[in-house]
Amino acid sequence: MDTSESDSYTRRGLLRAGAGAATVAAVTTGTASAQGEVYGDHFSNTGNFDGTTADATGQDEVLVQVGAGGNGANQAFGPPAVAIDPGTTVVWEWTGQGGPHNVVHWTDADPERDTELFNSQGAGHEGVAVPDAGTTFEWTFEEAGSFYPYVCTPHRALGMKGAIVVGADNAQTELVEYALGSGRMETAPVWGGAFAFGLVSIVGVAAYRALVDGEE
Ligand SMILES: [Cu+2]
Repeated sequence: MDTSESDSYTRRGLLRAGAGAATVAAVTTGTASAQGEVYGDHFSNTGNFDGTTADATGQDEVLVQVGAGGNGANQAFGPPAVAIDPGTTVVWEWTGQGGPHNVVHWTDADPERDTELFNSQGAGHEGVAVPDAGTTFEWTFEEAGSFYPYVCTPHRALGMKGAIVVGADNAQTELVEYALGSGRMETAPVWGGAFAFGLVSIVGVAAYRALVDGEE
């Protein structure tokens, strides 16, 4: 805050309540703006993107949910932004919620690639978005790059978007613990917003530590 703004708040004196409301509005605007500035504005309308990137480096196979909670009714990828190592296979698994979905590399938002690399509607998916729980699509990301943006084309306007960041150094946000693990969805929780995400993260870390401790 610059000096002139501080002075004006001081002069308002008894209008402190009004100044407080102005501060809240400024903070809210700042958060939305910060989310829009990373990953080339790809997540500008993605309600379940909280401005963090899940760190799933160190794993051969990483799960992303298709039809996770968010953007209305289960029209989200969970987690939306995931960092992996080169050579990792990302497995998208449909939850069965939110209608027909697909996974399409979105070159319009890709700063490095003009050619579509992955599309779940290719061979095996018969050219349509599908709703069925347990449907999977996978892609192995061999080359490090800034990020690979993708969308669900039927729900892109609602914010159903994701990004795979290859190489943790390329994350454009704070990295947070990846909570889903490398197992398939039978054992993974359904993503349901920031509170559930935080809870799952804590439980996931505890479970992981217990596992590691048990192996030593
Ligand atoms: Cu969708």
